[in-house]
Amino acid sequence: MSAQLAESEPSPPGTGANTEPTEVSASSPGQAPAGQTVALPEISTDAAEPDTDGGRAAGQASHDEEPHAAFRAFMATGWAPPTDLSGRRDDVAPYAAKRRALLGTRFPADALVIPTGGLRVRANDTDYPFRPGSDFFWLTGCHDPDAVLLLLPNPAGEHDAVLYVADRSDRSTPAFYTDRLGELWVGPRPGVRETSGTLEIECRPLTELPTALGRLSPGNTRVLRGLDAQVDDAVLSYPRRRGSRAEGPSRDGELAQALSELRLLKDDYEIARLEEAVAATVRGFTECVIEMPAAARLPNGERWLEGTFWRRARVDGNDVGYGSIVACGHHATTLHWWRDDGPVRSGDLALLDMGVESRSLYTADVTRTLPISGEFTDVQRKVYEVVLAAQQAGIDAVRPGAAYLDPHRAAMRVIATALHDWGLLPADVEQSLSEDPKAPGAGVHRRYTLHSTSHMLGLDVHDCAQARDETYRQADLTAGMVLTVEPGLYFQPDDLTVPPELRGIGVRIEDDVLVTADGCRNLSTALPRTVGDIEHWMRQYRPV
Ligand SMILES: [Mn+2]
Repeated sequence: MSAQLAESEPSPPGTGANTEPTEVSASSPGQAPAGQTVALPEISTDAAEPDTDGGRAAGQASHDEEPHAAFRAFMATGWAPPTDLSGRRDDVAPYAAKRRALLGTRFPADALVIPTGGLRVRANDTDYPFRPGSDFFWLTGCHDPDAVLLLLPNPAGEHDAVLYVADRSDRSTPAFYTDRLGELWVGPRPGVRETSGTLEIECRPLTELPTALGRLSPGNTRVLRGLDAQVDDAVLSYPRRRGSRAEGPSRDGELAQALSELRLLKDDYEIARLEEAVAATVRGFTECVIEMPAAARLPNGERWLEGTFWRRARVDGNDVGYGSIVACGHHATTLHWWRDDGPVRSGDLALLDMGVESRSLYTADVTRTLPISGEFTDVQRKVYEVVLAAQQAGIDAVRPGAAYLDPHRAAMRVIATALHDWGLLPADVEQSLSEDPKAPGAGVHRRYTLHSTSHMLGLDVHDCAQARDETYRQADLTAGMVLTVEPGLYFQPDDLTVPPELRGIGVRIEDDVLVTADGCRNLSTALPRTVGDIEHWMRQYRPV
């Protein structure tokens, strides 16, 4: 991915200082359209000082040609005015303003600093694709790396929001060509003025951020730490006041906690984005069903299904919300089977745990366990029906005022009962379900279920992770929460406590459920879930 001179756009006549030539192309020889004037000034390589700040880190080797001063001067001329990137207001703007106001009420006297984070190195000079920090994005809707939101207390007892973003590096600045993020290399991108217009926040250039951070007093500032090392260094963390509780999070930790807790309740905008993510996810699952015969012809067909789903995620959304788990046969008993490199064999089950992240960065999180042949065997169906009954009991327990753990308890009762009926539990059902870890036999069913049944879902697949237990795990469900219900049964291939015919079978069923005013709504109900519906659906897309 070394920088190369891309084809430049011919500039329209009559613009810029130069009138001669009217058409400029700095592309490599042979790329200028026939009949077009290409005029390059004489560049003497020994007269011009080599430029050393071509946008790369000091000491970094590069095989790109260094631009010389004369060439830089040439590159700076002959361009039409920068593309106008001002767009219409982003739909998220009024929602983000409300969220900022809500956060402000938690810390009325404090300045709040919320960075999004920057690019991270994947290897050498290649980076992972950038994805904004979830808290920052929730408060702004801004997609740009390195941006930082400041909420500054004002005399009215509210906060003024100022968003620091990298300004444009269009053809009005040498950076368009010399910086690796210049628009010549990466294409036009919004800057201060454009972002301010679409997101309806006062924006300032990122170059002013150090001064702004320098003005903050640590005793009245809270920083969302761990995302941006430069921001973390610029504002020292301030110790807890003397005499305050020694336990609990730091002052900065309280900011992270408040953000997680505010994000527990989804607004209408967020629910609509989650529905989009789920709709795209349903399309991706259907395409995996269509592609199963092709996958079955490969030695590592799981990868083919992973790629099939990823293509849908990229077309309809931003990306997958988390690494897809494509686990066929006994791989389904490995909870975090991310290698996705096994075969797809007729007669086995395929456990697919996948979610599209929408363009607005909300992610679905759905699991289906499908018979690769299109039909469950008797023993597969027997396990599947138990997990399905457990999941339905869990979904039925989702309503406002119920405990967050009630769906889990309902699902585990079904699972433990079935395991006991099959003679697998070295304890009775009530003993196994005991929540006292010291009670004899407590939790023995967990050998075969391994994980808990739910987590919150939103911008993060495991959403609101910094929320206190008393607002999340030990709290009651409230309308506006979105959680998964995803029990499973996993019989390891080498587990001698289970009969041979069960060994290597893993089943999980996962849906995304919104708590409503009077109960719940399964957002992913469009994806078939019962044995009959799955077999019918697979027949539809897999004609014999
Ligand atoms: Mn999940």
